[in-house]
Amino acid sequence: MSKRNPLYDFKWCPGCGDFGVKVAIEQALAQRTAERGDSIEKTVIVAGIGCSGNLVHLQEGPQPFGIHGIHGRTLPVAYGIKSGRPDLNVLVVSGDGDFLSIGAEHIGPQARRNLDVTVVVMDNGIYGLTKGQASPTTNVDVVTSTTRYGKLDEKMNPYLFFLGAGVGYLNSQMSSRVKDLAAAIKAAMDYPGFSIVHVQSPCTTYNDTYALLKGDEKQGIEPLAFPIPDSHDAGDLIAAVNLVRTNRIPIGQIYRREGESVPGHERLARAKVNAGVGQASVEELLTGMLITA
Ligand SMILES: Cc1ncc(C[n+]2csc(CCOP(=O)(O)OP(=O)(O)O)c2C)c(N)n1
Ligand code: SF4
Ligand SMILES: [Mg+2]
Repeated sequence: MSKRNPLYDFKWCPGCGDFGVKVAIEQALAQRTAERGDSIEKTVIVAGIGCSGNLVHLQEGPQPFGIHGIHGRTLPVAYGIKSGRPDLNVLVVSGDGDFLSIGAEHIGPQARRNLDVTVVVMDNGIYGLTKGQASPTTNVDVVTSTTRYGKLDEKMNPYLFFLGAGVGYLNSQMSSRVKDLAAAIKAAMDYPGFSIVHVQSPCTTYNDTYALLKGDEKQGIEPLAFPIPDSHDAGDLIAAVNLVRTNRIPIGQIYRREGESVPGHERLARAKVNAGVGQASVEELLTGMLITA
């Protein structure tokens, strides 16, 4: 429960990875606003429905605006905000169910549009809020309330999915490495276009993957996560694809496409105005308010 919002009685379970993500976002926002001389009210956090989405109510310190909207629809809400107010800094927080299951259809269109927002995906490989159903990133064979004999279908590879959809900036992090995570979120917000920070953020109640991710010598478990080597060229899409195409979890900056400072939809609107399409202004085209005779 946040001191600023005492009526909203929600608590994460002890050890939930989302605590680390919350602190990292607070640090990244503090650094970004200080650097730009912006006020915190120029930031809007758009949250989906899930334990992860509750982050919007739990932010401590200077408060950004927040929208706790509809399950799976963070990107349409972010697109609406950014179209009406391109000057705002829009940060989406989403769960693996919210973003990669019901919300997956929105990723391709916004990546192609190069919508200038940052998405922080809190991937715990489970539907946490609704008490432990399998999600697209639940490992195969895992027993959940919807997979009583173990999950039968293959785990989705979100990194390959994002790269295939044309996402321009992709970083992979762990919720327990708060300093690195804050730096990754800040770098993603500074990127001029659609950026994703995909965070392994374990659910200690329904799918505790800490040992799998970090390894456990006593149990003979090799760590799934590994640091991306310095030799990796994040500007090379093929190198990025090769890095993520196994089922291990690379940690660090996977991909960064350079050279795009203007989101695609804004570029199109400006081009139309320059070409004299109707009598529209850029703002009319961006907000879809153009009325053609
Ligand atoms: C349209 C709609 N469908 C389903 C739900 C029920 N629901 C709420 S949260 C959730 C899944 C949450 O999982 P995830 O996005 O991974 O978030 P987590 O709780 O794990 O952080 C579901 C299915 C809903 N609220 N709205
Ligand atoms: S159910 Fe899982 S994801 Fe939700 S608060 Fe508890 S540990 Fe975190
Ligand atoms: Mg989840």
